[in-house]
Amino acid sequence: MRIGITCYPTYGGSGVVATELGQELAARDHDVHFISYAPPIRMNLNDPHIFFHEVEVASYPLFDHPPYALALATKMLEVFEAESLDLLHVHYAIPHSVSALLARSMAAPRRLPFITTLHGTDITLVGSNRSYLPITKFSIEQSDGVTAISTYLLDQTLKEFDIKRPIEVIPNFVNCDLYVRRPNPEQRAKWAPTGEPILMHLSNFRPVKRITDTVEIFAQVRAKMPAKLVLIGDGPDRGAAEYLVRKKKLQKDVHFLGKQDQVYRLLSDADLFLLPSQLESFGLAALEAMACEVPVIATNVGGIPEVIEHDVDGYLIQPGEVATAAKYAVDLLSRADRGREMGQLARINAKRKFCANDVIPSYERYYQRVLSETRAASA
Ligand code: GMT
Repeated sequence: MRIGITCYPTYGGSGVVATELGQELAARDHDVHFISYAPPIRMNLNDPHIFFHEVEVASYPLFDHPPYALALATKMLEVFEAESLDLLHVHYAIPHSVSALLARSMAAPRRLPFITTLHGTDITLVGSNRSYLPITKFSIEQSDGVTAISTYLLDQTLKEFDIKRPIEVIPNFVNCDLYVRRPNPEQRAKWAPTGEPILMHLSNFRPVKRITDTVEIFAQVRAKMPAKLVLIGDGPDRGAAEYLVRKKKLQKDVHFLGKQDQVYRLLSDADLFLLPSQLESFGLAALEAMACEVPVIATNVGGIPEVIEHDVDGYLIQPGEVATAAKYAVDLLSRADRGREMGQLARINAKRKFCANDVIPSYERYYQRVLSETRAASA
């Protein structure tokens, strides 16, 4: 198949899922054309089946906000014509599904079906804002296919947007051959020179991640035992996290790594992963950690309980319950055997439910289904 994929190229779960999906499809001999304003993070441009088409957003003094959605629609049509795309797959509804809808209308009577994958904040935060709700609902209803990354997000979409059309749940996934436990003693020694246990967090440091809770949990752990915290990522709340680290005099124990691409090289050196978010429709970073045999303490919100089983491969707390999280962390880190056992179960469960080798064929089947339905509808 020849597939056009649009996503945000920035540091965020939807872009990561879209990029990894594109790479998995390319490895299965599909031609994948990324259409966005910059190459997505984690994209491998050396793959002969992967192509990148840049959306150039022309500006003009009249525009305070250049109309990206229109430039994107135009580029989608151009790529469809030049590359004979079979379909478009857009990740994150706003504004990508609206652009795809425009591109499909412009392409008519030629067929350019498009599939929208909902990721979370496009429904729960941004999409439910009155400024965007009607157009997001419309573009979801008009999509030729719609998928959601968790059952929680499916239910939320049907409820918040009063949508009657079917939506397929295809969960997020991880490449289980790449995300494996491969400890790197040198790296570990750099972070924890005297063998202290390592706690880790990875996100885009947006307010929804409650990054200061991660620091607070760590501070309470550190008050009970030697430990180190490794923070991967960057975003609006990094300053607040750095301030809290200084305030608690933890500078020697906390490492800020900034944005990193090959996170599978880092996760294996963690003993515990923290994800105390206010909301997560899935929690991809938790899954990546689990695949590397790292147990997770996360919040019992959104789609997280579909990924982590409390007291089996991790612990679930309520948002803001930092003392409870710290207690679980100290229990787990003081008994290395318990941590290893939970970590191994985490990998088994991640592999059983969310391996790319099982999830990617679900996308391929879904593409085929949408193609034959649209073909039949226009016959
Ligand atoms: O979490 C973010 O701020 C990024 C956001 C995105 O769309 O880029 O993540 C959402 O999509 C991820 C991939 O499907 C999910 O793993 C995250 O749980 C989801 N974030 C939220 O629901 C807050």
